[in-house]
Amino acid sequence: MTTTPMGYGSMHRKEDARFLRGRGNYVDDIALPGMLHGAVLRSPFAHARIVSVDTSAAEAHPKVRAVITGETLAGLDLAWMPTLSHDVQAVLATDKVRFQGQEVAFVVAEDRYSARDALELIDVDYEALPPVVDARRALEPDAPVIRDDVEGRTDNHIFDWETGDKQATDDVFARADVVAVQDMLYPRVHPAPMETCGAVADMDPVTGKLTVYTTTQAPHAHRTIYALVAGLPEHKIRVVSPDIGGGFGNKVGIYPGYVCAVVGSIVTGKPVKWVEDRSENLMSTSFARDYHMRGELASTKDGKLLGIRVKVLADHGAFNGTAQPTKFPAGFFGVFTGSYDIEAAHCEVTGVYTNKAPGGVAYACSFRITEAVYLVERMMDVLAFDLDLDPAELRMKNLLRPEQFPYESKTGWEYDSGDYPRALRKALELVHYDELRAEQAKRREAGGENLLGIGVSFFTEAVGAGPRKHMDILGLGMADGAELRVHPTGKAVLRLSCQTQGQGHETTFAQIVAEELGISPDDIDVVHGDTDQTPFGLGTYGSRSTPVSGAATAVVARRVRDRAKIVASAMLEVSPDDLEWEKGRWFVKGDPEAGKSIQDIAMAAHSSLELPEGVEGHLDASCVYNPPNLTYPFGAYVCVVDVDAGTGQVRVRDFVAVDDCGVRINPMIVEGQVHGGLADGVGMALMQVMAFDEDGNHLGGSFMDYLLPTSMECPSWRLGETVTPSPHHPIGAKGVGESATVGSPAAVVNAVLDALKPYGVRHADMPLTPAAVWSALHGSPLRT
Ligand code: PCD
Repeated sequence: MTTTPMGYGSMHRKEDARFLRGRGNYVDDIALPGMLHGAVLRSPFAHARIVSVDTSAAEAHPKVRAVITGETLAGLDLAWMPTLSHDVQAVLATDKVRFQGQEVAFVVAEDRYSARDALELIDVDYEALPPVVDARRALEPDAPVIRDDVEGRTDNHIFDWETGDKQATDDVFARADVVAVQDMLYPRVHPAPMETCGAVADMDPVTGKLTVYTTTQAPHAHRTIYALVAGLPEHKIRVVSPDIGGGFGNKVGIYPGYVCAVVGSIVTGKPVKWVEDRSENLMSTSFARDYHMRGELASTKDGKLLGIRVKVLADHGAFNGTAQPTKFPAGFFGVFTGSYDIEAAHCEVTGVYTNKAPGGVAYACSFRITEAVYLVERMMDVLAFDLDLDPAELRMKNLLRPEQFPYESKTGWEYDSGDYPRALRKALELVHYDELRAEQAKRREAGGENLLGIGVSFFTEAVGAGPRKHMDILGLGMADGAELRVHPTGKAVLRLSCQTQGQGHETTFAQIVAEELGISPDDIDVVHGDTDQTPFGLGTYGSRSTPVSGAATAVVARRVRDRAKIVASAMLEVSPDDLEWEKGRWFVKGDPEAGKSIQDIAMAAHSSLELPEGVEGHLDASCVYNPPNLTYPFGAYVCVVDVDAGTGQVRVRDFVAVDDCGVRINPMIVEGQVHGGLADGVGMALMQVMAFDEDGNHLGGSFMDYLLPTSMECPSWRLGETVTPSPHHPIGAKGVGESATVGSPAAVVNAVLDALKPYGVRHADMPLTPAAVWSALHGSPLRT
């Protein structure tokens, strides 16, 4: 890794140079002349009517410049804003508060301490209402109606959605030898990025130009939404997303704080900074999951799968703010048939409002695919339990076979490529599966409280949203732009619409250009995160950057190469057809000595060299890439745990992850991505839940209660890989950023339940804390 590869290969991140020296530039590092500071007043109630808001004492605070309430915003027609799911969300509450931590007022002051102090001077008179905390309760006919802001609404029901073939599924269930049924909850969790959300809004009263520096994973989409919501001309809005300290889906949507900062700047004529604290982030920004699921698998008695049937109750919180393409109210949950060859499938999803924070963001998850993978992988283990089959064997028997690709799933998704059995075999070999089973048998025989569990999971993801004909977000199609400029000396600048949050785009996207053109990645700057500097595109989430912007980058580099060919033909005085490409140069076929490097060609393209009729000169090119399909990365994971039956304590002893994301641009970065996701999985499986009490009080508002996994809870990950290129992606790459978060929770949970199998425990919900494991052990009627 000492030399920079001229293309793909492991290299250190170019961005490390600034991060390691503490020279990153995050939103909170931005300080503009005359900048003021905002703070949000939040509701202590989960559900209450607002009787009155008295801001007079706060306004009298000597350092306060403005106090903005729902009423102020209503006057500007900004009290409500659209959500990513075609609902509306209160920016500042006017009528009621609908979750604890909801935004009620915004104070702008000369410093952030005064802004916070002044919050305490605002007097809000609330009339408490009974909250709805439980998703099932939300559907009861006498449940309090949360969204009475919508005229004529009499219940908390949001949507019903179904996919698959109900009749065909019922038919296979009717003739199945075995039907395994299990209820399970994927608990409400939170992306909890290291950096919380924030914005600095700067409205220039002279030019009328609004600049918003903000923590966004989708700068262009945010600009368009600001234009549509605030009625500001789009070319007068600049959204800058500087360095981002982790996104994980948390920074996809627009939060009330951003809008308040913008309004604060318009009202005061000064730049306004708002940065939330950790509790605000955990309590009010986009949560993830909260899916109550019932899974059913139909199979023959020897374990050949026939069908899968699923019912989901989806808790969307107080406003339907789920991030997903318009046509998919349950995101990509439709991929719940997983990696298996199945005859029929059907699922129904019902969405409800509750008095909890809105969002439903795809935390390291391509639009609800994590829930889908967890469901089917847990169900496979439940079926293995019922049939007393080995869970790895059961999977091997039912995995899609390589010759079935491209494979159309029973719910209409076209899996692009895969060799699943190879990946599973590799994982089993790496972990020494047979030896582990032998060790387990011995331990079980010996008795004692130190239990060994081995958990397998196999996942297929659908990432790279998405083909314009199938998907949009708020009417915006999901194609991405890329622009490549090559300077006369052969150094280049690549401009992208996606936005890195730590994934290393400044390195990997330079590597794509390097691979295509033979220019060193060190000579290629990647510009992103500034709408004034980059082409339009929908941003970074759902592991879409490599599948969409990565493809755009390869295409644009190839366009540059084609232009270079014409220039080279003029330089060498041969026909372009007589030229051949090798990395970094065009040369004359049959005469490799007669060639021109891309750097020479770049200079010539800007020189007085005479070019053929109609050739403009320069090498710059641009492209908009509309992906023909999603990419379908997959993987086989095996987790090994020791469970102390006396205390319920789980220790992850080993974890093997075999990932296939097609061609790897930077294997070291891919491994880092997988490591992070595996840690996420341990967190969700063993530690995390956003809990609420019956009054709707949030019980996880700090990292003392909402636990993040550390190196203490994680083993030393062992990774393997297979490479099955995506046939439709220009460089054969698939996304990988979320794979491990999607695939790992089921492996950990399956491992813990495998350890508990002799006690007759068939299922227990995440998080499998010591208390949860202990009560699963002791609650089981089959305990021996
Ligand atoms: N790659 C390579 N190769 C391949 C693939 C990939 O190399 N084959 C690499 C790339 O280039 C980049 C990375 O890797 O760099 C990643 O990628 P992707 O998969 O494409 O993805 P993106 O789009 O870029 O990103 C996104 C993701 C997500 S989605 C999430 S969650 C997370 C992940 O990413 N986040 C984060 N990871 C991460 N990391 C970090 N550091 N940080 C962060 O924040 Mo969502 O939807 O949002 O929920």
